[in-house]
Amino acid sequence: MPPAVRDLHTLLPVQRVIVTGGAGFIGSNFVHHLVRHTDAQVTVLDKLTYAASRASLAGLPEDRVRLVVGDIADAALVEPLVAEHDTVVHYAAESHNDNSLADPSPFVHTNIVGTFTLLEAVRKAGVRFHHVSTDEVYGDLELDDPERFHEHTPYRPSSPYSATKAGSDHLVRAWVRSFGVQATLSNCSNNYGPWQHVEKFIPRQITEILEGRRPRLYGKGENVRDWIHTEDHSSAVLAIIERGRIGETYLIGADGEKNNLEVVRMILELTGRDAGDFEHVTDRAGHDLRYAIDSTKLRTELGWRPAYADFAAGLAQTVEWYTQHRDWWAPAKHATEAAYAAKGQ
Ligand code: NAD
Ligand code: TDX
Repeated sequence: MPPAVRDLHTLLPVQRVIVTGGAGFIGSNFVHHLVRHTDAQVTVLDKLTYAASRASLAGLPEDRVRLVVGDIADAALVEPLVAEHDTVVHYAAESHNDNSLADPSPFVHTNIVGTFTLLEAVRKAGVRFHHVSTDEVYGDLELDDPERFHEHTPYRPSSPYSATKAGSDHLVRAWVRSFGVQATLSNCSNNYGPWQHVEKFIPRQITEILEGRRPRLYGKGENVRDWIHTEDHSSAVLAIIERGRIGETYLIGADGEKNNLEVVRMILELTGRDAGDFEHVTDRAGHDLRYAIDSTKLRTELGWRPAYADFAAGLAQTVEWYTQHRDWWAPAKHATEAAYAAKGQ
């Protein structure tokens, strides 16, 4: 029998946790989740790139959460910091495919050299490590393929982003096998929810509508993504940290397959617009067709279940969040759209 999913405060076996990338979208949601569901002391290690926001950490208790501003590839900073902690949960990354096509260099630096630097630090200090990765390392599926990605799907990354994430996954497994590093890995599907940067698909479309413009669909809009609420990603990562087996990989997904056209139509309906009120724009180079996750291992071994099984309800809540939090997203909106406009997107 798998252990029951716990919704009361859980006691992490370890109490001092570094969350890299904790000022970004998924990392900040995870920090809020950790504070709500554990007694851990949290150190956010974040370079505060364009993708970060201090405001995403606002309201957290100062005696539980502190922010260290710095680069995960800076060994002189990272090694002593890691040695003061019990666990590192590694979210920091350059995360946007479109940016990796424009300039892959920061992706190699952060996703590969940064992960290497953290692995060396946890190896020296004997600290537990959880590596957060993506389903994009497996490439893409045909629309009618009955298979979904699982823990043994061969790696076949398409973009500079996914290639660097694949490289980082391989480094983690090598450090487990060669040096006995106490690490677990997870590969999750597309996240949505509060505090996601307006460069990403769902927040871009919602905020375009809120700005009085039209959503922008790459190509025909037939590409399928497997959506999961970021809160469900957080509960899965916490379950793996607490109960996952060292050296193992767990795929995280919530059976949320939708094509991009369907999602745009749902957002248009939620915002009271006509179903056809969007534009087709230049497609992404090398655009992956479909991602789909089989999360059987996570569910059977660790007893994890998503709380946001209803994508329509989670999307409605997300539309409401962006409607109420213009102050949070407005500062990044203009520059993001200017960069897209320069590429015809
Ligand atoms: P994000 O771009 O919103 O946030 C990334 C954070 O990392 C930012 O706060 C940024 O300042 C920080 N960062 C970047 N480079 C750094 C460096 N060199 N040193 C320290 N901090 C640095 O990304 P996200 O969407 O929240 O993704 C977080 C993680 O989850 C990534 O590892 C990503 O690959 C993975 N992931 C994302 C998704 C998704 O749908 N967004 C899905 C699966 C996995
Ligand atoms: O304006 C847009 N129009 C559009 O049609 C944008 C920004 C995107 N798209 C399409 C491209 C994708 O098919 O929407 C889909 C989702 O795009 P993104 O939000 O850029 O996500 P994706 O490229 O699928 O990658 C995301 O999920 C996996 C995250 O950004 C990655 O960090 C994660 O690893």
